[in-house]
Amino acid sequence: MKQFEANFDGLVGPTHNYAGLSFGNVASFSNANAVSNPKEAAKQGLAKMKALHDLGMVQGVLAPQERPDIDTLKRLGFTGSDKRVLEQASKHAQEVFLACCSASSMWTANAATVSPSGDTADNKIHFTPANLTNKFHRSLEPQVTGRILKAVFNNDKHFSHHTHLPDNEHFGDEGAANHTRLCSQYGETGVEIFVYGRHAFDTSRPAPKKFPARQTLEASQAIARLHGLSEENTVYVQQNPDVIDQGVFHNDVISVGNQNVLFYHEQAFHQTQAALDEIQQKFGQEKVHFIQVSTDAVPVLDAVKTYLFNTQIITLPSGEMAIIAPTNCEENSAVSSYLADLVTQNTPIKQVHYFDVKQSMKNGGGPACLRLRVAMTETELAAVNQNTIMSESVFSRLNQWVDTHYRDQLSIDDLRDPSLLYESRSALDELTQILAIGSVYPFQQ
Ligand code: SUG
Repeated sequence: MKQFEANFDGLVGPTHNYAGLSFGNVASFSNANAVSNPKEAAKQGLAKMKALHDLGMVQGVLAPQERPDIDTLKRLGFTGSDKRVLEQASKHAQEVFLACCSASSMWTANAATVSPSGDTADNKIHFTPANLTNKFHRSLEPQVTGRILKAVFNNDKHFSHHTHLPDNEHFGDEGAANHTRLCSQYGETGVEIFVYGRHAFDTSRPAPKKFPARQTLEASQAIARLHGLSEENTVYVQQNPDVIDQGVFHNDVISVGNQNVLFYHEQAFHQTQAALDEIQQKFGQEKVHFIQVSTDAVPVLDAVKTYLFNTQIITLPSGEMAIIAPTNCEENSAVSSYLADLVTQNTPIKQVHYFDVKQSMKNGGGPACLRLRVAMTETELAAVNQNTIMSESVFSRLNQWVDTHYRDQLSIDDLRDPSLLYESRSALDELTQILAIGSVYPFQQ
């Protein structure tokens, strides 16, 4: 039986913008109010998806959310027509308004945590949408995310969907960005590694001082329980609080794993050796390739600037691994020479492919943020909504759709324009038909 890892990338929405909403995420903060290009952003994302498809990978597409989020603005007391809600909110509560306009659902690494069937007690693939409680703009995502995931993985025999964790900072959960999985074969039992930023209930434990730790240990443990993971195959590792304070707001900004490879910065974890020992012990006989990058080779600030670890490590059909990196890595001489050297070393990683995803990078989202990984078998893939799987025709259909509906320039002031809301709704309405995901948006209900 064929088994592989599929990547489901988030399609960039028609109101992609830079609002500086993510305290602790350096790129988001420093690009606040920059003019965005939604059309280019969506096309950069589609080009990456198509390139992975062309490399022989299984590639899926997840729909973005509707923004501005009129429903939330109404819930917060703005009344009247949609036009009036936009006017009043942007005039009287600019910060709240901008949060309700965020592009952030495009980073599907934060959409959910996924455990493949090889790891779960009932042998189904389990999905729990992330509650994203740490940032108001992101906390608006989990309900619609849940509907989209159910429409894509729409088969009770193979897929199990949970409700997001309680919406409270004690259970702050950022999804797959703080979760990685090592395994020999994708369809077999692997080791699920949950990386958390702080302990919610025991505040005497180490925690960052400057920037927030978005993920708690208690949230990670709850996900492992919900997904029916066994203790022998689960490892909890604390992220180094000092790197969170240097702008590493998710673990996938400082470490990434694939099959028998864990690629990480020397400063990524708190109590690194104990974590690596436990991972190796639970992985079994076969040796894990622990690829550690030293601070001398790449300082943490360069890792944050270039997103060296927000790369995707993928296994190609040939069995060789490739790194999918943002062009920002290529443009930094220390990082590009590190990568050029890495592929000559004795590790499974043999190729580097660079992609321009700068429209996403400006908000702190690299190649790995843009994708949700789902390890699966051929039978499970056959149970997925096939309209969401990348192909020549899906690629050209989605490019046409972007050309028809997306603007190539968007400033923060444009977000209060009611015609943008209507444009965006008609685009999303058509998208739900292209992907055959039904009425997932509040405006369709
Ligand atoms: O949650 N940026 C996102 C970036 C998420 C990156 N994801 C991973 N590392 N997996 C965030 O900080 C910025 C939105 C703005 O400022 O307009 C934002 O939400």
